[in-house]
Amino acid sequence: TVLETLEDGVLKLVLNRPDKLNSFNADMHLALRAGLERAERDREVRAVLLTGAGRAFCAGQDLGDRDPRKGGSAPDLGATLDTYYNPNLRMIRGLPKPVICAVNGVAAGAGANIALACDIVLAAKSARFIQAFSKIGLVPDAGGSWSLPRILGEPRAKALALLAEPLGAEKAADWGLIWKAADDDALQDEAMAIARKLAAGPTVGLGLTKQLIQQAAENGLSAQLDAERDAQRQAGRTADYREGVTAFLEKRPAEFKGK
Ligand code: LHQ
Repeated sequence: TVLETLEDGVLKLVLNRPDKLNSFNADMHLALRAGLERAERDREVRAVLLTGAGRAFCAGQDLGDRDPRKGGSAPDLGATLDTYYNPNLRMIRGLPKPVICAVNGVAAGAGANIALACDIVLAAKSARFIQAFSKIGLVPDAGGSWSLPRILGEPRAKALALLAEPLGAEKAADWGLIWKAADDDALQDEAMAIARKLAAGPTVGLGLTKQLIQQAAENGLSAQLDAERDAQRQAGRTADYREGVTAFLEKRPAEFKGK
């Protein structure tokens, strides 16, 4: 349910249930988690590229799995979040390597918010983001209630979440919700080029940069200055820092090793 390939330091993870618009079932959650765990563990992996197979990126939860007409006791969706969604969200945010997302088509519900948790998000111009939750009586999850107001402010976050209207990729880029909208047929190449560039970068410094920027959401200036000091101390001890400065002084491109 998730295709995994490693190329030039980029671990490409493709959500692969195209006939269900790559909606999440338990299998796909666990396969995504396995991919993210590999990304964390495997030193060869220096960036992750997440995308979807077929015409959608991800339609959120597989609602076919949730048919209330099939009876049974009232479901505990909180347990679904604890067991399946939230560990993957935390892994994407916590991974000390860049995660690029190529939103190849519609991203709805949790599918939209998983994309928005990634570090650099590109979307095909034809792709749409839909906070579909309110259509079925639910609330934004997979981090959406946290990321949307932070990125967009309350007025736009509330309108998207309450109205569940589709937001096109170009408007999403104009609003700063994603990095950029790409022509449909150029999306995968552009996303891969960014992922390759990051995978050839100073991985430790890039990971620390990601973490610092995320910490800023919780820190005041003084705490953030301390965090920068600690991160810079660590970055300054890497071989890649030595190589970066040496290459600059020797007027040649740096060859980073990721350590
Ligand atoms: C689907 C789905 C889908 C199954 C399309 N499931 N089959 C967390 C915790 C626990 C529980 C609940 O949820 C959550 C978080 C969530 O993610 S809640 C939000 C769940 N997602 C949605 O509500 C989105 C539902 N889908 C749609 O609104 C539309 O399908 C979108 C806007 C994504 C795409 O629309 P279209 O391009 O018009 O495609 P379509 O609707 O014709 O769908 C194509 C097929 O995919 C169709 O099956 P069929 O057999 O008729 O070809 C759909 O039934 C199936 N599909 N989404 N989530």
